[in-house]
Amino acid sequence: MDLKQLAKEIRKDIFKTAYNGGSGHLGGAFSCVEILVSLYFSVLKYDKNNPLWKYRDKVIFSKGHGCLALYSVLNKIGYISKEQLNSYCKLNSNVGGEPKYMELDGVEATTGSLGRGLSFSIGIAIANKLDKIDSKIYTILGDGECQEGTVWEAVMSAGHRRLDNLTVILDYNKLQAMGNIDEILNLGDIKKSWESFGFFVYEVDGHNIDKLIEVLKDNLNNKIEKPRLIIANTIKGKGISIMENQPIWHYRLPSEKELDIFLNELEMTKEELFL
Ligand SMILES: Cc1ncc(C[n+]2csc(CCOP(=O)(O)OP(=O)(O)O)c2C)c(N)n1
Ligand SMILES: [Mg+2]
Repeated sequence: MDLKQLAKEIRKDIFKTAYNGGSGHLGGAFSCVEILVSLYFSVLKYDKNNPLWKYRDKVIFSKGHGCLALYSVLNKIGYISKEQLNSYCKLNSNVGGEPKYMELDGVEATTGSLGRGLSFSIGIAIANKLDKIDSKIYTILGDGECQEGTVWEAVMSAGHRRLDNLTVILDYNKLQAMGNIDEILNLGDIKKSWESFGFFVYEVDGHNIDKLIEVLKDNLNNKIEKPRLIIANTIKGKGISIMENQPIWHYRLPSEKELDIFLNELEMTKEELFL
C-alpha cells in the first residue's frame, strides 16, 4: 500500500468528517496523520478481527482533541464503520469531539483532558510486564500538552521504572491552542530533559513516513532497557497552505471562500465533501 497516498486520503476523510459534523480540531489532526499511518500500517501488532486481542500493541492518543485523525485511521483498518464516522458530533453519537474508551473499537483510553495519557500508558506498561505480555504501548502527546505538570510525574516514573515497552511520540508542531509554545511556556531542551529522566530519545521529521517507521521499528529490533521518546517535528495543519503553522486553525472550519482552498489542496470536489 502506498502510505503517502493513504495519508492524503486520511486528510480528506478528516476534513469531510469535521465539515459535516460542524466542528473539529483540524490543525492538530492534520499534524499527526503520518505518525498514525506509520504506526497502524507498518508497526503495530493488532488483530483486524478482534480489537480486544490480549496481545495487541496499544496506542494511547493523549492529545485527544486531534481524534479526527485517529477516527479516520480506525475507519481505514475497519474498527469504525463509515456510518459511525459520519455520525461524528451528531446527537447521540459515540464519535465525539474527544475519544472515549469502551465506546469505540480501537480507542484505548478516554482522553481530551490533556496530560493524562502518559500516566495511563504507564499503568498498562507495568501491567503488561507483570502479566508477561510482550506488547508495546505508544503514547501520542502534544507539545502544548507537555506544559501539564502530570506529564512530568509520568516521565519521571517511566524513566525510573525503565519501562522499555513504552514509546512516547511527541507531536512537536511548536504551537498550542492560542499561539507559539516558545512564547507562551517554553518547553526548554526537550531531548536533554527527557534523557535526564531516563528516556532514550530520537528526533525525526514527523511527516516522513519512511523515517518514522525506521525509528519506530528500531524500538522493536534494538533492545535498550529504557522508555523511548520520538520527537516528531511536525507542522500544525500540515497539507493546507492557509492552515499550516497558523494557530487560528486550532479549532475552526473554513469560511465559504476558504473552502475552495481546502478542496483544491485536498484534491477533492465539493460533491465528494458530502458523499
Ligand atoms: C487539561 C486541559 N486544559 C486545556 C485544554 C484545552 N485545550 C485543548 S487542545 C489545547 C492545546 C493543546 O496543544 P498541543 O498539545 O500542542 O496540541 P496540538 O498542537 O497538537 O493541537 C488546549 C489548551 C484541555 N483539553 N485540557
Ligand atoms: Mg502543538
